[in-house]
Amino acid sequence: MSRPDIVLYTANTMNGWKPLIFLHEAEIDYELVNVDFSKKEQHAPDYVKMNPNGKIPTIWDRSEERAIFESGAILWHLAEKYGRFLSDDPVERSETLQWLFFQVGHIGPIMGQAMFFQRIAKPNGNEVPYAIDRYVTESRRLLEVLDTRLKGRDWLVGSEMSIADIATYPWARSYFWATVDIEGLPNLQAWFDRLDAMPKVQEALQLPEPRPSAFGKGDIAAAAKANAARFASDVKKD
Ligand SMILES: N[C@@H](CCC(=O)N[C@@H](CS)C(=O)NCC(=O)O)C(=O)O
Repeated sequence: MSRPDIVLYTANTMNGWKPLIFLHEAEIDYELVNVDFSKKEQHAPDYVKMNPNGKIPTIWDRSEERAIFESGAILWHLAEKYGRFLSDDPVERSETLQWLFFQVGHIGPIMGQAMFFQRIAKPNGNEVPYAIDRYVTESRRLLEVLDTRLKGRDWLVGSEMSIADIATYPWARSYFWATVDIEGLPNLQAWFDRLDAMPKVQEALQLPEPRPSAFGKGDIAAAAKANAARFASDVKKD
């Protein structure tokens, strides 16, 4: 039996879910490797050969015998390889890449810092109110940009889901974990409802292990405690 082309190294995080959503929605066979942060597997020498930044996700494409890192580049690679979720029309294609880059350049880093300062730094003894305020406020502004873009549209670009939606959804949908208020953003909420109702997207969000707390469900206090402990060594205390 032939082995799948794609080996996906990932974890249950906002960046980690992106390739999972693509692969499940496109029904592509792949091999899943759960990268265990508590064992710092993302910094293991063999892993860093594939992903010099020591982060997840990474894919190894057996058909080309090469690794691809950075979630946006991974989605782009998968889109080209499988001819899914990226239009051939030059304008639509360009717009999809613009919204993909908007996610990787703005939404991910800013919401990621909102999460870091509240969910990791603060419970580990380094509370920085100015940073929390700045990143939460900026996250809300970015979600307003999405809400405006989604007015009168089902998807960020064109008439079908694209890699821009796939990249943006796990981050924006984790607004609870970043403590960003989404009141008064009806177009964003409608887009969430659309993606929340897609069984394969939801199947992907359960992998490699379910993490309901990211979406405001389950035992939040226990999840917050475990998450803070998982990344305690990343917090500088002076
Ligand atoms: N720009 C990177 C960011 C990747 C990233 O920050 N991954 C996080 C999880 S969402 C990670 O690996 N964290 C573990 C660590 O920092 O050691 C991408 O989009 O792939």
